[in-house]
Amino acid sequence: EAYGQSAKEFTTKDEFEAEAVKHIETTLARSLFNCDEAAAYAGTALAFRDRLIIEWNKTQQNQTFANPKRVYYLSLEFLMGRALDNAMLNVGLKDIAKEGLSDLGFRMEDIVSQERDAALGNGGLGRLAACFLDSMASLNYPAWGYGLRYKYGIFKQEIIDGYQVEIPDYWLDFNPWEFPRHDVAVDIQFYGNVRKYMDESTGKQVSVWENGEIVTAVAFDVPIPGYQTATTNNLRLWSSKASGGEFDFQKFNSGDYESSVADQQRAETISAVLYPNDNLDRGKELRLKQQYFWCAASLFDIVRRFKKSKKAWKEFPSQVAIQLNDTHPTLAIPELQRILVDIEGLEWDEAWSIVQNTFGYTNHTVMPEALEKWSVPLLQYLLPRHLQIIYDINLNFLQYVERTFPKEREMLGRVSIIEESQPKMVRMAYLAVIGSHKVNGVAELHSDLVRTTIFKDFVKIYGPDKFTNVTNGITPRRWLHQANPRLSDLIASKLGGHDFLKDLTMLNQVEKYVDDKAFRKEFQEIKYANKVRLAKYIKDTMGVSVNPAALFDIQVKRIHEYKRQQLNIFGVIHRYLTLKKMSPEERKKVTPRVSIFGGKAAPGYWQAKNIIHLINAVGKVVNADKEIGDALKVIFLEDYNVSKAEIITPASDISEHISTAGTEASGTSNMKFVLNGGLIIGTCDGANIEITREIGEQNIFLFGNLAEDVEDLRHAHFYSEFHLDDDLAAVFKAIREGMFGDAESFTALVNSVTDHGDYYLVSDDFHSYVETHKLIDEAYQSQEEWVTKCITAVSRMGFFTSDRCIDEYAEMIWNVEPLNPKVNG
Ligand code: 26V
Repeated sequence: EAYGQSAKEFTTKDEFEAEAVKHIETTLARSLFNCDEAAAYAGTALAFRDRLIIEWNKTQQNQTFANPKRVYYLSLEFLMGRALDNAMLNVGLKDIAKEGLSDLGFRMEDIVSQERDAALGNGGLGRLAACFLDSMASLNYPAWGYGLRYKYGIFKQEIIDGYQVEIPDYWLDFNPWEFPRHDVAVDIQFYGNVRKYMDESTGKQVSVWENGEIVTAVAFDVPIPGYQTATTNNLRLWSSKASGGEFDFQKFNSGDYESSVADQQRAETISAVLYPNDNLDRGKELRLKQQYFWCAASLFDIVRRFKKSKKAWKEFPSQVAIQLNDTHPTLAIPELQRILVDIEGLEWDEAWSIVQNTFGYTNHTVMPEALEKWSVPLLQYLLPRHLQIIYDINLNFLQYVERTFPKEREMLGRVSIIEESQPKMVRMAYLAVIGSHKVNGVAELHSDLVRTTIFKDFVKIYGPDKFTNVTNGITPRRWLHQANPRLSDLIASKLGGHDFLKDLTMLNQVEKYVDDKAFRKEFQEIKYANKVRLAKYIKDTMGVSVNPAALFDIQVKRIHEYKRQQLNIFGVIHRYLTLKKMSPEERKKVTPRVSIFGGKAAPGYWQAKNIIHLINAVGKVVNADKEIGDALKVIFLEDYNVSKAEIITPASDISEHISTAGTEASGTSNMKFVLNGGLIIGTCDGANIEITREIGEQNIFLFGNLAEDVEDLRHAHFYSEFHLDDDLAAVFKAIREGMFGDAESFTALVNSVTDHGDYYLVSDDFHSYVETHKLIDEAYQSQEEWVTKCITAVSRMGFFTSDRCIDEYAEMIWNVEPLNPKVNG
């Protein structure tokens, strides 16, 4: 798969064209006469790919030579989206490429949209990893991402008769952004047994893990260009294949062809598909295999790189920082301990101190059903040596706790890595805490909850300094400049250029223009144009016309009960019932609305699928109601993903971030919407709280109960008399009476509120939710005040760049510094 030989560092339009055409004619073997958009995309992408690889090589050589401490970001998910637009922007040659493509008869937008999303993630956690890669490269940190090269990313969603249907996302047909490294292959062991013996010469007990099955991990490298810097970092994704090449030749030669093919397929299964669960742990063996496969390959790679430097082992934590994106890579902790003790022969305690000083762990949820646990029998079977190591880690830890808190024996059972259930379970979050030197949450409230709920005992054991907060952020390159170029350019016109994309705090200078007539007008026009673009997209994909002058109210995120799309759709039904009661004259006076939803439900999450079904059922009735017309439209956008977010985000007037207080660790789309000049309605949850502090409470619509009251409210649902809010009761009545068809299939949704304790407190928050939407309607009527709020909010969003996050991680957790790229050596 050599895509052409001599890479040229083009800098002019003509040089770019020559490179693109060369790729079209040679790599693709297509004639320019039948060059369609797909071919033009491929040629452009390959030309930029060559550029990136030149920078990548220089960066890696520079890093090898300087050998600074490096960061390794371990994440099972990297939700990258499209790469071409980002590559052109970061390299700084987008305008040149645009002219070149235009010479060839193409429009840039059409070419860029040929690319498939790299959708190797579920939602916020995976997209955060992608934003972090962008920031680490842009800030010149010597950093690598490590992940899995799934053949199938998150499924493609189709809505058929109002129901979600999942289609496999085979995305690798043509992927110019990866470089297979067939020479970088690591053999990974599973199953087998542990043999212990006494080494006569050292008098030490030695453990050997043997007789396992081997699967090979092959590296695929994805270049990560920084914005306006020569630094091009690496994302290394592992792909699984049968060891010993395509077939097991022994079996093959002995005539057992079928079983050798079966072995090959079994090996390839490991990296075949991304698990589509978000916030729900299901303990599947294949998922555990993925985790170990990826951790073991990554650690082997990291250790091999360290060993080349010939430094002493105690230097390891001064050379290597490994960040665990949630508990998914927690097996890296016993794996590093195994490498150091069993293979490199270090003493347990020395090895353990290296391990602890190397790892940092980021927690992304406090919801109990999302906290990973693996059964002891499964671990025993799949990773027998790791289970022993986990038991030894636990023993040492519990002895320490016992010595330190001799009067609190009941604490031991609570903090043990092993849950004494049937079967016994390994609590991965506890292992991650014990094996790391820092643990962080992703927004202030969330980090407080981490300290006071799930890891309370550990704060007592280790002291408060081990636990910290790094509030999430987003990359302004993709989420402002790429998604909303006109807004970015408007800001640049006032700030004297686009430097704010590298230092987002500069946005505060925008506030000076909040009363500037021309600025306000342009700001409004941009928002309107973005809404027109989304309206066109809705028309093209769904055939529904929406009025771009209406208030666009958007909730796009994974469908989950805790995120409360059901609260939103109940509110929409309430609005519909209210409109129906009005006279035509009254109706004309209300603020027209388009309620837009988008998001995927985990395939096995039945209640989330019911929510999607209800939204579509409501849309069908409301959108066809002639009496209602433009006063209300309800849209469910199919297959929400990163590239669609780039169209949707800039088009919102209001977006919804309405999780039950205390459940949404941070949220990151809240930041994207405000940065793009939309306001938000939200609960006091996750990063909404810090967004409020930054932009001012007059510029956000907060409602609902507080996290501190959630426990009591839940309790009250079971032990006090339940009175349903009249408005919500009317909504339920309409659903039950079949206003949206199919009453049967919505009973479970209604009953979860009325009969099953309303765990997500929909009824408790409904009234203030509806009241707050009334305030929004009113506020939108006076456009002048509305624009003031929007501009003020944008100008105060500087804090939420992922560059700030990365600097905080680097300083507080990793202790790494940027490495200046040697420009043109
Ligand atoms: C958990 C699990 C459990 C095991 C099976 C598969 C699976 C897949 C993903 C997850 C992740 C759950 C945690 C998560 O996604 N948290 C989100 O992280 C975002 C970035 O910090 C944050 O903005 C969201 O609020 C938070 O829900």
